[in-house]
Amino acid sequence: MNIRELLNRLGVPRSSGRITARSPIDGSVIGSVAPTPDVNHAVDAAGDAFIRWRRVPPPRRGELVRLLAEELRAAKSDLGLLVTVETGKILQEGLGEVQEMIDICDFAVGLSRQLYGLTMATERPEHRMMETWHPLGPVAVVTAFNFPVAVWAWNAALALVCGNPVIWKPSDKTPLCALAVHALVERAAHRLGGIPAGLCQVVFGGARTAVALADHPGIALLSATGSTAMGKALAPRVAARLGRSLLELGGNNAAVVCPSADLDLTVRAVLFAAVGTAGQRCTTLRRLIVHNSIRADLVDRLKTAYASLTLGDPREAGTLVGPLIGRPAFTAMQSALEAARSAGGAVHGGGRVMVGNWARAWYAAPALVDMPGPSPLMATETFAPILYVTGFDTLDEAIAANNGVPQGLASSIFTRDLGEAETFLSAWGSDCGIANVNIGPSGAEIGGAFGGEKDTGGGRESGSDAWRAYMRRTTNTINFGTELPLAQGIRFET
Ligand code: UN1
Repeated sequence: MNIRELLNRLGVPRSSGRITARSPIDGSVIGSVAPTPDVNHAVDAAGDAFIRWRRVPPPRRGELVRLLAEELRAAKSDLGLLVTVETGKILQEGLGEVQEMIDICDFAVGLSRQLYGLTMATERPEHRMMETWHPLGPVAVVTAFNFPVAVWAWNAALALVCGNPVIWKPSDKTPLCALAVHALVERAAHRLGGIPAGLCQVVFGGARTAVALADHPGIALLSATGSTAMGKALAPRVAARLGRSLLELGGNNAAVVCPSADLDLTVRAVLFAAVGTAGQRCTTLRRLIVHNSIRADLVDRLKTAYASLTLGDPREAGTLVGPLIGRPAFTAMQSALEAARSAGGAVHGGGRVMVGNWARAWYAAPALVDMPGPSPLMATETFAPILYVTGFDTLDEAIAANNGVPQGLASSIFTRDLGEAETFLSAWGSDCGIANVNIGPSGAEIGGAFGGEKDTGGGRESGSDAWRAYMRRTTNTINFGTELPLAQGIRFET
């Protein structure tokens, strides 16, 4: 495949620099970009753009996002392929990621005619009280390699209709996807006309660039997706200047499988959630908590299902598992499996494959690890396809296991019992931001608020009322009478 032709079709200009993009499919270099020397220029330009953009009526801002959705529709197959080439996720998932961008754009266009505030009853006669949502200011969006385009879109589509400029710092591993998306944004902006320069920008660089954005007082909101360690490094810096952050950090997602579960459906759901994206989603299923009465049966079925997985070139139809992003991911996976063996776990799969085809690429067979009991090693998120299986006898025990990790992103229960399902969803059930019944923890639609608690960072992005994080709220009290009654009945008269 000629990558340059693909990039040309997507309107990505030639570039070169210290940040090298490699395709995890075969380990080859597919391009490079230069790091942004400092972010001040970008933040200043975003500040200027904000002055103009906040005065544009929201539905007009929505028009830019609507045109972006059109560009994305037209470029879907090319951009989806680029996502596959740069991240190694299978083409179905690369295309799915672009669809997720289109969906959030459509959502944001509708939102651009809403952005509702409440009107509240006031205690004073001839007064009215209401709230108004206003644009917040420049938003910095730091994204990870595994969703190199969709996570930007969740943030940018909302931020733009809310009236904010966006500065994007993509992962150093996926700069070409960022350039391709930026080219589509520029095309949409050109078609609409009158868009302030600096409204949408991309900056490149590693942790130093992210830190510079976190520290900059011109960034009103830092939205960061990535590891918990990254979030813990950036959030205190934003907090130190009383800025806002929106964190989407690690997950360590579990599924509880109850005796009444439909095991055929469960196996299919587990497979997509545990081995999809080669285990490199923040929502990947990492822990399977199975009722002891069905555990042996389910593990057998899963072993059979794992054995039938097609691993290989993610561009080929039929492949379900592509490569890991690189060697460090493979090494981390092997260390976790070694620790699991030492803890008495029975490890099925997990070895390196395809090495004969591509010596510089890192393909791993997904691993199923039958654990003798809960182990501290299961408290860590290893960004690779490892599924630990443990047993339970009572639902309370299963919920405690689901919640007994530092992270709190996504969770599922498989059951046909209404009481079990509702208990899992209740206040004393799963403590995660996402709790599902009879579907796996990954693959959320954009319409819901996406995010999680505890070490996952507490942020909510995408649907529902997540837009509010990108706006500031003003409470307005209006006196349309001639008297000046004070709240709380206070008398203050000469
Ligand atoms: C991520 O891995 O950072 O729910 C996001 C999902 C996707 C998003 C994952 N819609 O799995």
